[in-house]
Amino acid sequence: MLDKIKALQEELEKIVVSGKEEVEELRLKYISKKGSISQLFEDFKNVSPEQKKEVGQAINTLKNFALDKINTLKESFEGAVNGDSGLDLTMPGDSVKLGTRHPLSLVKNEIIGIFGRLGFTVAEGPEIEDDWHVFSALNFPPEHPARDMQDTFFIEKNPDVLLRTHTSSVQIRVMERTQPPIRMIFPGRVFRNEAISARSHCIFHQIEGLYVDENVSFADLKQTLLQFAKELFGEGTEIRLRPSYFPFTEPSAEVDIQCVMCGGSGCRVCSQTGWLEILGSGMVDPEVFKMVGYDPEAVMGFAFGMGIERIAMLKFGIDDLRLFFENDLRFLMQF
Ligand code: 2NL
Repeated sequence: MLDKIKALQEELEKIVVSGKEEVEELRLKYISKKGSISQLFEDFKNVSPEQKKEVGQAINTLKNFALDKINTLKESFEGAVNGDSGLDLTMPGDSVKLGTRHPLSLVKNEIIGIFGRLGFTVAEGPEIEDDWHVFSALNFPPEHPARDMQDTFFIEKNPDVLLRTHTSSVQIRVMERTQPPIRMIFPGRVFRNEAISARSHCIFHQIEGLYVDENVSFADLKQTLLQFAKELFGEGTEIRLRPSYFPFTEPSAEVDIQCVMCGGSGCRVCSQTGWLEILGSGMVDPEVFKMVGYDPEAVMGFAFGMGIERIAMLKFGIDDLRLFFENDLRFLMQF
Protein backbone atom coordinates (compact mmCIF):
# COMPACT_ATOMS: atom_id res chain seq x y z
CA MET A 1 0.00 0.00 0.00
CA LEU A 2 2.77 2.48 0.93
CA ASP A 3 4.63 1.61 -2.28
CA LYS A 4 1.53 2.31 -4.29
CA ILE A 5 1.15 5.73 -2.61
CA LYS A 6 4.79 6.55 -3.30
CA ALA A 7 4.46 5.54 -6.95
CA LEU A 8 1.39 7.76 -7.38
CA GLN A 9 3.22 10.70 -5.75
CA GLU A 10 6.16 10.33 -8.15
CA GLU A 11 3.80 10.03 -11.09
CA LEU A 12 2.04 13.25 -10.06
CA GLU A 13 5.29 15.14 -9.58
CA LYS A 14 6.35 14.44 -13.17
CA ILE A 15 3.12 15.53 -14.79
CA VAL A 16 3.24 18.50 -17.15
CA VAL A 17 0.12 19.87 -18.84
CA SER A 18 -0.41 22.34 -21.64
CA GLY A 19 -4.04 23.36 -21.30
CA LYS A 20 -7.17 23.64 -19.22
CA GLU A 21 -8.65 20.46 -20.61
CA GLU A 22 -5.67 18.40 -19.48
CA VAL A 23 -6.05 19.76 -15.94
CA GLU A 24 -9.64 18.50 -15.91
CA GLU A 25 -8.42 15.08 -17.12
CA LEU A 26 -5.97 15.06 -14.21
CA ARG A 27 -8.74 15.83 -11.76
CA LEU A 28 -10.86 12.98 -13.13
CA LYS A 29 -7.95 10.56 -13.11
CA TYR A 30 -6.81 11.22 -9.55
CA ILE A 31 -9.36 12.86 -7.32
CA SER A 32 -12.83 12.34 -8.77
CA LYS A 33 -14.96 9.66 -7.08
CA LYS A 34 -13.49 6.98 -9.33
CA GLY A 35 -9.98 8.49 -9.36
CA SER A 36 -6.94 6.58 -8.18
CA ILE A 37 -6.54 8.55 -4.95
CA SER A 38 -10.19 8.02 -4.03
CA GLN A 39 -9.57 4.33 -4.75
CA LEU A 40 -6.81 4.40 -2.11
CA PHE A 41 -9.37 5.44 0.49
CA GLU A 42 -11.39 2.36 -0.46
CA ASP A 43 -8.34 0.11 -0.07
CA PHE A 44 -7.61 1.79 3.29
CA LYS A 45 -10.49 -0.16 4.84
CA ASN A 46 -8.45 -3.36 4.48
CA VAL A 47 -5.25 -1.99 6.07
CA SER A 48 -4.28 -3.69 9.34
CA PRO A 49 -4.98 -1.64 12.50
CA GLU A 50 -1.23 -1.29 13.30
CA GLN A 51 -0.56 0.29 9.87
CA LYS A 52 -3.65 2.51 9.75
CA LYS A 53 -1.98 5.59 11.24
CA GLU A 54 1.02 5.61 8.90
CA VAL A 55 -0.91 4.74 5.76
CA GLY A 56 -3.70 7.20 6.58
CA GLN A 57 -1.21 10.06 6.91
CA ALA A 58 0.51 9.11 3.65
CA ILE A 59 -2.79 9.05 1.72
CA ASN A 60 -3.79 12.47 3.11
CA THR A 61 -0.42 13.98 2.22
CA LEU A 62 -0.74 12.61 -1.31
CA LYS A 63 -4.29 13.89 -1.66
CA ASN A 64 -3.30 17.40 -0.51
CA PHE A 65 -0.37 17.41 -2.89
CA ALA A 66 -2.63 16.40 -5.79
CA LEU A 67 -5.25 19.03 -4.90
CA ASP A 68 -2.60 21.74 -4.63
CA LYS A 69 -1.02 20.83 -7.92
CA ILE A 70 -4.32 20.68 -9.77
CA ASN A 71 -5.57 23.98 -8.32
CA THR A 72 -2.33 25.75 -9.12
CA LEU A 73 -2.37 24.43 -12.68
CA LYS A 74 -6.02 25.39 -13.06
CA GLU A 75 -5.35 28.97 -11.89
CA SER A 76 -2.44 29.30 -14.26
CA PHE A 77 -4.72 28.59 -17.22
CA GLU A 78 -7.57 30.77 -16.01
CA GLY A 79 -8.26 33.64 -18.39
CA ALA A 80 -5.84 32.13 -20.87
CA VAL A 81 -6.39 32.81 -24.53
CA ASN A 82 -5.99 29.84 -26.88
CA GLY A 83 -4.42 27.72 -24.17
CA ASP A 84 -1.33 29.95 -23.79
CA SER A 85 0.46 30.71 -20.53
CA GLY A 86 -2.39 32.75 -19.04
CA LEU A 87 -0.39 35.95 -19.06
CA ASP A 88 -2.11 38.86 -20.79
CA LEU A 89 0.80 40.56 -22.45
CA THR A 90 -1.35 43.50 -23.53
CA MET A 91 -1.86 44.63 -19.89
CA PRO A 92 -0.17 47.95 -19.04
CA GLY A 93 3.04 47.51 -17.01
CA ASP A 94 3.45 48.43 -13.35
CA SER A 95 4.68 51.99 -13.07
CA VAL A 96 7.94 52.41 -11.17
CA LYS A 97 7.94 55.34 -8.75
CA LEU A 98 10.93 57.56 -9.43
CA GLY A 99 12.79 59.19 -6.56
CA THR A 100 13.63 62.90 -6.50
CA ARG A 101 16.94 64.70 -6.15
CA HIS A 102 17.60 65.81 -2.54
CA PRO A 103 16.98 69.58 -2.14
CA LEU A 104 20.57 70.08 -0.92
CA SER A 105 21.88 68.35 -4.05
CA LEU A 106 19.62 70.50 -6.24
CA VAL A 107 20.98 73.70 -4.68
CA LYS A 108 24.57 72.43 -4.70
CA ASN A 109 24.33 71.49 -8.39
CA GLU A 110 22.78 74.86 -9.25
CA ILE A 111 25.61 76.70 -7.46
CA ILE A 112 28.23 74.53 -9.19
CA GLY A 113 26.53 75.39 -12.51
CA ILE A 114 26.58 79.14 -11.89
CA PHE A 115 30.25 79.23 -10.90
CA GLY A 116 31.04 76.77 -13.69
CA ARG A 117 29.85 79.35 -16.22
CA LEU A 118 32.15 81.91 -14.53
CA GLY A 119 35.13 79.60 -15.05
CA PHE A 120 35.30 77.91 -11.63
CA THR A 121 36.03 74.17 -11.45
CA VAL A 122 35.16 71.85 -8.53
CA ALA A 123 37.52 70.19 -6.02
CA GLU A 124 36.82 67.89 -3.07
CA GLY A 125 38.95 66.66 -0.18
CA PRO A 126 38.92 64.57 3.02
CA GLU A 127 36.32 65.01 5.80
CA ILE A 128 38.78 63.71 8.41
CA GLU A 129 41.50 66.32 8.69
CA ASP A 130 44.41 67.54 10.77
CA ASP A 131 44.94 70.78 12.71
CA TRP A 132 47.20 72.29 10.05
CA HIS A 133 44.71 72.17 7.15
CA VAL A 134 41.65 73.20 9.22
CA PHE A 135 43.15 75.83 11.54
CA SER A 136 46.86 76.67 11.50
CA ALA A 137 47.30 77.22 7.75
CA LEU A 138 44.17 79.39 7.84
CA ASN A 139 45.78 81.78 10.31
CA PHE A 140 43.73 80.71 13.33
CA PRO A 141 45.77 81.68 16.44
CA PRO A 142 46.61 78.77 18.80
CA GLU A 143 44.01 79.83 21.37
CA HIS A 144 41.17 80.56 18.92
CA PRO A 145 37.81 79.39 20.35
CA ALA A 146 36.95 77.42 17.14
CA ARG A 147 39.65 74.95 18.18
CA ASP A 148 37.75 74.34 21.39
CA MET A 149 36.40 70.84 22.05
CA GLN A 150 33.00 72.51 22.29
CA ASP A 151 33.11 73.47 18.61
CA THR A 152 35.18 70.81 16.89
CA PHE A 153 34.97 67.00 16.91
CA PHE A 154 38.38 65.58 17.80
CA ILE A 155 39.51 61.98 18.08
CA GLU A 156 40.05 61.58 21.83
CA LYS A 157 43.44 59.87 21.65
CA ASN A 158 44.90 62.23 19.07
CA PRO A 159 43.82 65.90 18.91
CA ASP A 160 45.55 66.18 15.52
CA VAL A 161 42.78 64.03 13.99
CA LEU A 162 39.53 65.98 13.65
CA LEU A 163 36.45 66.40 11.50
CA ARG A 164 36.75 69.48 9.27
CA THR A 165 34.63 72.41 10.44
CA HIS A 166 34.77 74.10 7.00
CA THR A 167 35.86 73.15 3.50
CA SER A 168 38.68 75.74 3.58
CA SER A 169 40.96 72.78 4.38
CA VAL A 170 40.46 71.59 0.79
CA GLN A 171 41.54 75.00 -0.52
CA ILE A 172 44.74 74.75 1.54
CA ARG A 173 45.40 71.29 0.08
CA VAL A 174 44.83 72.56 -3.47
CA MET A 175 47.09 75.62 -2.98
CA GLU A 176 49.82 73.45 -1.43
CA ARG A 177 50.02 71.37 -4.60
CA THR A 178 49.01 73.86 -7.34
CA GLN A 179 50.46 77.14 -8.57
CA PRO A 180 48.12 80.07 -9.36
CA PRO A 181 45.97 80.93 -11.20
CA ILE A 182 43.28 79.08 -9.25
CA ARG A 183 39.55 79.50 -9.83
CA MET A 184 37.70 76.78 -7.93
CA ILE A 185 34.76 75.98 -5.70
CA PHE A 186 34.73 73.42 -2.91
CA PRO A 187 31.47 71.71 -1.92
CA GLY A 188 31.36 69.30 1.00
CA ARG A 189 30.07 68.10 4.35
CA VAL A 190 31.38 69.83 7.45
CA PHE A 191 31.01 69.04 11.15
CA ARG A 192 30.56 71.15 14.26
CA ASN A 193 30.02 70.09 17.84
CA GLU A 194 26.66 71.82 18.19
CA ALA A 195 23.27 70.97 19.65
CA ILE A 196 20.72 70.05 16.97
CA SER A 197 17.87 72.54 16.53
CA ALA A 198 15.72 74.11 13.80
CA ARG A 199 18.60 76.47 12.98
CA SER A 200 21.76 74.44 13.58
CA HIS A 201 22.99 70.88 13.11
CA CYS A 202 26.23 69.06 13.86
CA ILE A 203 26.54 68.10 10.17
CA PHE A 204 25.90 70.56 7.38
CA HIS A 205 27.07 71.39 3.86
CA GLN A 206 29.21 74.23 2.61
CA ILE A 207 30.43 75.57 -0.67
CA GLU A 208 33.51 77.74 -0.58
CA GLY A 209 35.17 79.49 -3.48
CA LEU A 210 38.70 80.67 -4.19
CA TYR A 211 40.13 82.88 -6.92
CA VAL A 212 43.89 83.47 -6.88
CA ASP A 213 45.84 85.25 -9.60
CA GLU A 214 48.24 88.15 -10.11
CA ASN A 215 45.62 90.88 -10.17
CA VAL A 216 42.44 90.10 -8.28
CA SER A 217 40.61 93.01 -6.68
CA PHE A 218 37.82 93.52 -4.18
CA ALA A 219 35.77 94.77 -7.17
CA ASP A 220 36.18 91.31 -8.76
CA LEU A 221 34.87 89.75 -5.56
CA LYS A 222 31.85 92.07 -5.50
CA GLN A 223 30.98 91.59 -9.17
CA THR A 224 31.38 87.79 -9.00
CA LEU A 225 29.10 87.52 -5.97
CA LEU A 226 26.53 89.93 -7.47
CA GLN A 227 26.38 87.84 -10.64
CA PHE A 228 26.03 84.71 -8.47
CA ALA A 229 23.18 86.21 -6.40
CA LYS A 230 21.31 87.34 -9.53
CA GLU A 231 21.53 83.88 -11.12
CA LEU A 232 20.52 82.06 -7.94
CA PHE A 233 17.76 84.36 -6.66
CA GLY A 234 16.64 86.22 -9.79
CA GLU A 235 17.84 89.02 -12.10
CA GLY A 236 16.34 91.77 -9.89
CA THR A 237 18.40 90.75 -6.83
CA GLU A 238 20.66 93.38 -5.26
CA ILE A 239 23.44 92.63 -2.77
CA ARG A 240 24.83 94.53 0.20
CA LEU A 241 28.29 94.07 1.73
CA ARG A 242 28.91 94.55 5.45
CA PRO A 243 32.38 94.65 7.02
CA SER A 244 33.17 91.46 8.94
CA TYR A 245 36.08 89.46 10.30
CA PHE A 246 37.57 86.03 9.50
CA PRO A 247 41.10 84.96 10.48
CA PHE A 248 41.81 83.97 6.86
CA THR A 249 40.61 87.07 4.95
CA GLU A 250 41.44 90.78 5.16
CA PRO A 251 39.35 92.76 4.53
CA SER A 252 36.31 90.57 5.11
CA ALA A 253 32.68 91.15 4.19
CA GLU A 254 29.37 89.49 4.83
CA VAL A 255 27.05 89.50 1.81
CA ASP A 256 23.30 90.08 2.10
CA ILE A 257 20.56 89.87 -0.52
CA GLN A 258 17.22 91.66 -0.40
CA CYS A 259 14.81 89.53 1.61
CA VAL A 260 13.30 86.82 -0.62
CA MET A 261 10.08 86.85 1.44
CA CYS A 262 9.18 90.57 1.56
CA GLY A 263 11.39 92.00 -1.23
CA GLY A 264 13.03 94.42 1.19
CA SER A 265 10.08 96.02 2.97
CA GLY A 266 10.77 94.16 6.23
CA CYS A 267 9.19 90.98 7.63
CA ARG A 268 9.62 88.27 10.28
CA VAL A 269 12.14 86.27 8.16
CA CYS A 270 14.56 89.23 7.79
CA SER A 271 13.83 90.60 11.30
CA GLN A 272 12.38 93.76 9.69
CA THR A 273 15.76 94.66 8.09
CA GLY A 274 14.81 93.87 4.49
CA TRP A 275 18.12 91.97 4.06
CA LEU A 276 19.24 88.33 4.45
CA GLU A 277 22.82 87.17 4.93
CA ILE A 278 23.80 84.52 2.36
CA LEU A 279 27.57 84.23 2.61
CA GLY A 280 30.88 85.40 4.05
CA SER A 281 33.80 86.55 1.91
CA GLY A 282 37.00 88.53 1.74
CA MET A 283 40.45 89.02 0.22
CA VAL A 284 42.70 86.08 1.15
CA ASP A 285 44.97 87.13 4.04
CA PRO A 286 48.66 87.36 2.93
CA GLU A 287 49.49 85.16 5.97
CA VAL A 288 47.49 82.29 4.39
CA PHE A 289 49.44 82.68 1.12
CA LYS A 290 52.70 82.42 3.10
CA MET A 291 51.48 79.21 4.79
CA VAL A 292 50.96 77.46 1.43
CA GLY A 293 54.24 78.72 -0.02
CA TYR A 294 52.90 81.48 -2.29
CA ASP A 295 54.63 84.87 -2.50
CA PRO A 296 52.09 87.31 -0.97
CA GLU A 297 53.75 90.16 -2.91
CA ALA A 298 53.10 88.36 -6.21
CA VAL A 299 49.56 86.97 -5.86
CA MET A 300 46.19 88.19 -4.62
CA GLY A 301 42.86 86.49 -4.28
CA PHE A 302 39.37 86.46 -2.95
CA ALA A 303 37.50 83.70 -1.15
CA PHE A 304 33.98 83.14 0.06
CA GLY A 305 31.95 80.52 1.86
CA MET A 306 28.27 79.70 2.30
CA GLY A 307 26.09 77.11 4.00
CA ILE A 308 24.06 75.12 1.45
CA GLU A 309 21.26 74.44 3.98
CA ARG A 310 20.80 78.16 4.57
CA ILE A 311 20.56 78.91 0.83
CA ALA A 312 18.14 75.99 0.32
CA MET A 313 15.95 77.21 3.21
CA LEU A 314 15.74 80.68 1.66
CA LYS A 315 15.12 79.36 -1.87
CA PHE A 316 12.43 76.85 -0.89
CA GLY A 317 10.96 78.61 2.15
CA ILE A 318 11.95 75.84 4.60
CA ASP A 319 11.95 76.84 8.29
CA ASP A 320 13.54 73.80 9.96
CA LEU A 321 17.03 72.62 9.06
CA ARG A 322 16.44 69.16 10.55
CA LEU A 323 14.12 68.30 7.63
CA PHE A 324 17.17 67.95 5.37
CA PHE A 325 18.52 65.05 7.43
CA GLU A 326 15.43 63.06 8.37
CA ASN A 327 14.74 61.49 4.94
CA ASP A 328 11.00 61.82 5.39
CA LEU A 329 9.53 61.01 1.95
CA ARG A 330 6.68 63.49 2.49
CA PHE A 331 9.35 66.21 2.54
CA LEU A 332 11.72 64.80 -0.10
CA MET A 333 9.03 64.06 -2.71
CA GLN A 334 8.17 67.77 -2.95
CA PHE A 335 11.38 68.56 -4.82
C1 2NL B 1 31.09 81.63 5.97
C2 2NL B 1 32.37 82.30 5.62
C3 2NL B 1 34.31 82.09 4.30
C4 2NL B 1 36.43 81.74 3.27
C5 2NL B 1 35.27 81.25 3.80
C6 2NL B 1 38.71 81.04 2.70
C7 2NL B 1 39.52 79.96 2.42
C8 2NL B 1 40.86 80.15 2.29
C9 2NL B 1 41.40 81.39 2.41
C10 2NL B 1 40.57 82.42 2.69
CL1 2NL B 1 41.87 78.84 1.97
N1 2NL B 1 39.25 82.24 2.82
N2 2NL B 1 37.38 80.84 2.83
C11 2NL B 1 36.64 83.10 3.24
C12 2NL B 1 35.66 83.96 3.76
C13 2NL B 1 34.49 83.44 4.29
O1 2NL B 1 33.17 81.52 4.82
O2 2NL B 1 30.27 82.23 6.59
N3 2NL B 1 30.91 80.39 5.61
C14 2NL B 1 29.72 79.65 5.88
